Amino acid sequence: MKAWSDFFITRTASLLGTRTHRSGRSGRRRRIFTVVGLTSALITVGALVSAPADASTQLANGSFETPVVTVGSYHRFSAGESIGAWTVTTGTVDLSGAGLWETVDGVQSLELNGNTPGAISQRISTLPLTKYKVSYWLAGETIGGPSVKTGQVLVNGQVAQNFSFDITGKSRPHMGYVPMEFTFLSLGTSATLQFATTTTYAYGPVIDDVKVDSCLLILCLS
Ligand SMILES: [Ca+2]
Repeated sequence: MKAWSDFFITRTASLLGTRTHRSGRSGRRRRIFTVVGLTSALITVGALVSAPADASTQLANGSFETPVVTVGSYHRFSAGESIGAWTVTTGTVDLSGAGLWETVDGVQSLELNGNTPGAISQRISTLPLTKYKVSYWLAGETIGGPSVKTGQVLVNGQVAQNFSFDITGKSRPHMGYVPMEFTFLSLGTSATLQFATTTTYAYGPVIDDVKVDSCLLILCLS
């Protein structure tokens, strides 16, 4: 009965167009080289298969599903408090519970205004001299003005993108999220990503499904 490893080596080598020989010294040498080659190939394939997951795990809790908030309600976080891997850096923000308003991913999203303008940040690992794409979905709290919610995304303290969202015609069940994205070049081994409202009062921009992907692994158009 053929051993599974022999079958695997023969079958995989066949798929790669490589012959294996089972008798004689040269045959054994060829087989060793084949195994080494296959190991390298499998490592390469494994790296390629796992690449998309790595690309999107630079940042944690981008969907704001942690911690779980009471259904139909919200939880207010103040400067210095954590929302999973995020830290509230200024003011207050509101994390919505399931059913409070429409979300893009999962059941929770984040309003950058609590009862005061707020901001959150998270430090992510990066490769030096590598471009990254930041993507997220943007809407606004619809039960109070101003109509146009504004804010900024900062990378290492520098404004990388200004954003605005008009809540006219929108409602909590129909938030009208729009996709947003920008790229930045990382110079070091980490970067600090910050989302900040520039809207006064208590009803501000809402964000969900924040992702950071390396442009070495995905197509970046900008
Ligand atoms: Ca979410």
